[in-house]
Amino acid sequence: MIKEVILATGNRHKAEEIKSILKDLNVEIVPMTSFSNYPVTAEDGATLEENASKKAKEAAKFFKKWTIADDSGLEVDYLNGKPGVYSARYAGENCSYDDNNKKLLAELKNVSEEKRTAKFRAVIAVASPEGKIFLVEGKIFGIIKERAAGTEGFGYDPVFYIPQYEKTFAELGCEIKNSISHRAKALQKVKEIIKDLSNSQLSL
Ligand code: ITT
Repeated sequence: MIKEVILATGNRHKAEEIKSILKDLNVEIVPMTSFSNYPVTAEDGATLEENASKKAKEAAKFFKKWTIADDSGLEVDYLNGKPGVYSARYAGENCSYDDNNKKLLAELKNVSEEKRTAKFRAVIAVASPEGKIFLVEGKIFGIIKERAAGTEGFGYDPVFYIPQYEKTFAELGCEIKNSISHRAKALQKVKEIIKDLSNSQLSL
């Protein structure tokens, strides 16, 4: 049985979402930030897959426990997939979410609505204590609004508009976001992996 899984993220918003989405899994989700010491992985990969694998593997080896890590980003079609893997630091090192949203809206100034299509993509890596990796992905399509709207969520949520709901992620709130998001879709697959591992000989 897998009784606990380390959550390798330094982003408290992500950690909250992941814990909430995985709450029905019969496994304790332990944020690595609850320990006084944890590895800080250099996110120097060229893809979300590389970074997610690296974060999960380093923490799994450090704690000698099953670990999950999320690397995610916003891919805007008009910007040829940018900010993508650089979503966290689009406006520069140590920039705020607000700085990123302002830069994005400036890059899309005067771009018509039909050209403002985008997707959020989350890649989640599940790593064994020995460093074996399982990778899953989730996506959600939307449109970049001309102005930020809403106060919930984090990151690009105020500018990411879901036509089906006629609201941005930041207006929708966490309950709906966590039922339809890129992260929710990837984590449904994580649940299956963890259940299968728990039932198999691979598990601890
Ligand atoms: P960790 O690496 O420690 O997990 P991080 O914030 O550095 O935290 P990433 O490198 O995966 O995480 O960067 C993801 C960025 O993409 C994040 O900082 C946001 O700017 C954006 N992002 C990802 N998922 C998002 C979501 O659900 N809503 C809004 N923005 C999101």
